[in-house]
Amino acid sequence: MTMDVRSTRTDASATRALRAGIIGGGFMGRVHSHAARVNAARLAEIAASTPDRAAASRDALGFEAAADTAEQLIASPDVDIVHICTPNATHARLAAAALAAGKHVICEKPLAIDVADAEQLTAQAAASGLVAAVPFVYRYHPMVREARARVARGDLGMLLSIDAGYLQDWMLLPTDDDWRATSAAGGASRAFADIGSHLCDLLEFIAGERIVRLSARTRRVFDERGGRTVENEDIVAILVETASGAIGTLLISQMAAGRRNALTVELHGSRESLRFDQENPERLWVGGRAESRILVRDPATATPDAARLQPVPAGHAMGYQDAFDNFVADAYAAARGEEPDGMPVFADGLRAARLTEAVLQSAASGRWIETGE
Ligand code: SOE
Repeated sequence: MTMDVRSTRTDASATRALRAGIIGGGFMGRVHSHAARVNAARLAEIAASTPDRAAASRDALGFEAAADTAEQLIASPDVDIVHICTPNATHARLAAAALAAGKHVICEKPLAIDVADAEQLTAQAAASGLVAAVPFVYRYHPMVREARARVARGDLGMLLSIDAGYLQDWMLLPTDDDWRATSAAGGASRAFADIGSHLCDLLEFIAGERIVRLSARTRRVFDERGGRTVENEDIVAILVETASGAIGTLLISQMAAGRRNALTVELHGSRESLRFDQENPERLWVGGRAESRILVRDPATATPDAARLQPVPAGHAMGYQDAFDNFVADAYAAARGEEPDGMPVFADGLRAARLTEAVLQSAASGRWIETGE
């Protein structure tokens, strides 16, 4: 019988500060470290691509120790929860090792670069009873929760159509390069696996229903970057249909000049529409036939699940790092046996892996691909 450690936890970790170990000292390692610190964790250990880089990150971010390797950090008796912030192709191996070592895990998306590994990790996490979370962090903007609550209580009426996108431009130039551009490190998909996964997670989260079939086209603009062959896509255009019959268009690009992190979800219902724009996260557009209005974040008037994510009053703008801090707060609460609403777990990472596979299959075949649960 597998004991669910969260429900039976009686050891000291249920009361003392969690000890966080972070693997990766880059942009996401810094974001995770900030979130761990503001959620009262001890920054116990950090590992990076080399011992010297780990030591530099230890000093720069205020960790108690630097580990020479990721494996050493995972084995450490001084770490309760492992944050994996390394290149995509390493996620599955590190997450499996951390779970096997009895550690809670927060693994950056994509959980794995293929469905088989994502399935194995999801099963291993379920059997372990440990926290196994994936930072689909945009769920944690308070106005996303406001939108989700309004859809759930029927404000939109019947969902009719979806207009959504995720546009960036950091890969616009032929000289722009990144480890994600090579399939060996990044996986067979780049733009969709990296940001399309966020977009589909967010629209399914807000809409409260699944994409059940899709038809995708991909485009790779440059076949070479940094002197290396590029095999994955820069741009994805997708037609989707949802379980209730709504239809929609999604555009995902990392070559949209002038767009930095333009994640938008617009839902059209038989009574109302909603639009969330991640670059303006304090607001939510509500469209109506008679009138339209802009809701501005305010914990005093928010629905309960939106209010709980607002440690500051209206007028004190919250942003990306605040959303990330909210996500880690939920993951740490789960490590103490709580069950926070809407926390993204490995099963959501598996969902993203399946959608990624469907996008690539559709682009290769020109066919619609079924994606329902
Ligand atoms: C790069 O596309 C990136 O950092 C993604 O990897 C993140 O998941 C996204 O939140 C912001 O852009």
